[in-house]
Amino acid sequence: MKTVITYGTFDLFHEGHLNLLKRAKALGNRLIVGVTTEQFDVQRGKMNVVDSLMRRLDNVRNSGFADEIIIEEREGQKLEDIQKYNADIFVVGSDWTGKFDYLKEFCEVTYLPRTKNVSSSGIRTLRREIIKLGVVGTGRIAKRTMEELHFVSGITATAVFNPNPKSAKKFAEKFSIGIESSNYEQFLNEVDAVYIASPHETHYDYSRRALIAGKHVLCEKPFVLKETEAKELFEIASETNLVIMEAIKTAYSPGFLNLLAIARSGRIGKIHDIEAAFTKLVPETPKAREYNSICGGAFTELASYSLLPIVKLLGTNYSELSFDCFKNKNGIDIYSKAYFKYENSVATVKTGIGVKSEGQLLISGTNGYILVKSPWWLFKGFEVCYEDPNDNEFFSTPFHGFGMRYEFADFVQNINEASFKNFKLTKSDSIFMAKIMEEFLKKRTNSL
Ligand code: C2G
Repeated sequence: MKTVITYGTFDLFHEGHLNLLKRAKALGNRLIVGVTTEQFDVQRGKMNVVDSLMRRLDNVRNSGFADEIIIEEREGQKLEDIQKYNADIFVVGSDWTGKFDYLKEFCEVTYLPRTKNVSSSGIRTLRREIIKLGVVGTGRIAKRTMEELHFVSGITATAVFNPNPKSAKKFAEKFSIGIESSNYEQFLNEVDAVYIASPHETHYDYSRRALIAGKHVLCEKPFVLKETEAKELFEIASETNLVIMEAIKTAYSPGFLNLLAIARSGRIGKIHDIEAAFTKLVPETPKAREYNSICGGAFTELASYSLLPIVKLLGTNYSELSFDCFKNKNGIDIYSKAYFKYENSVATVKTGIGVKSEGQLLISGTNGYILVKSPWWLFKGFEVCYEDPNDNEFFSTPFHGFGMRYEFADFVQNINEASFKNFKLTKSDSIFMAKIMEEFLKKRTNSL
């Protein structure tokens, strides 16, 4: 008797799930399927689960492959279950390759090839289409996003685009993506939505062509580098009833939203100063993207994060804006600061790719201040501090994985629910950021 065990959320039950259960069952005589509870999914950072646990259990039962169904409700349960049920083989899809090798001490571990390009056709139980996502770009951020995507229910990467066919092919193989393309129009025909993680200077063109082809767009920061381009893209999207969002992962993270609520609640009194820094030393090599184009440099690379608390808490009506920056021999800034003056407050942005500083966020008010320690943008927690340090309060907040899952969860909800209010990073926020980028690049070229 060979017992096989596998686990999953099995949300929006689709052919990928069916194939996995079918192949798992074929590896033994008895298949046990663990279905995750809502709470466990929240805890492990699985976003956007639509179906209730009951519906997901029914869908697994209706598949006919499970001999026994259990629920998975906590970290570490897999190991207990393998021993409790005397399982011989643990099975999971290849998107988890390596993540469960620790179980090899207790049973065989098999990673089965993930089903490519799942669609809802043929699965009558499906309540919602699985969004087919096209990934534009195959660099570090795109790779990290692929790790994050299977934590977001309702969307799956079915195509990857890179002008260099070899890069597209390599990425598709690594992440079991069905379609690789170096022809953008053909790529767009294969997907419902695109995630643009290509070099800054390509964002406007790729976003525009995607919108015109009727595809939703999630574009990495900096979205675009001209105010007029940002306005135009949002205009096209609203005319064609499409979603367009800028991907600044911090904006969608639970911790940042928690901080905004507390800062706005008056807890630290009236806010008079916001200082946000983000530096990341990048060696100046011929391949380094950060130095290598007219859009490169510290400010375009990193200021989007630091502009976030400023635009969210102080708004877009600054009265003065000035910059300081240090440039390398090619005129690319290695260290830049922006100074904002508002009616009742000031704000500073500090960015560096050739200079290192403390990457913290400090919001100063008449009653106290909020300090988010470095790396503040990965929002794992923050402290509200007062005159009497005994009154200080620390808030720890979840920030799972690389953090892209939060923006993708909002992207999926925006696409599926027209009524969904995207308040976390709005059209005016992104247009403001594009405007500041444009101001900076003008100043950097002229005199800075
Ligand atoms: N799967 C697949 N092909 C797809 C989608 C999913 O083979 N296109 C597999 C997954 O690899 C997993 C199973 O189907 O083995 C269930 O997928 P999910 O419901 O997304 O579950 P997941 O979040 O991957 O959780 O503790 C839970 C497990 O770690 C798996």
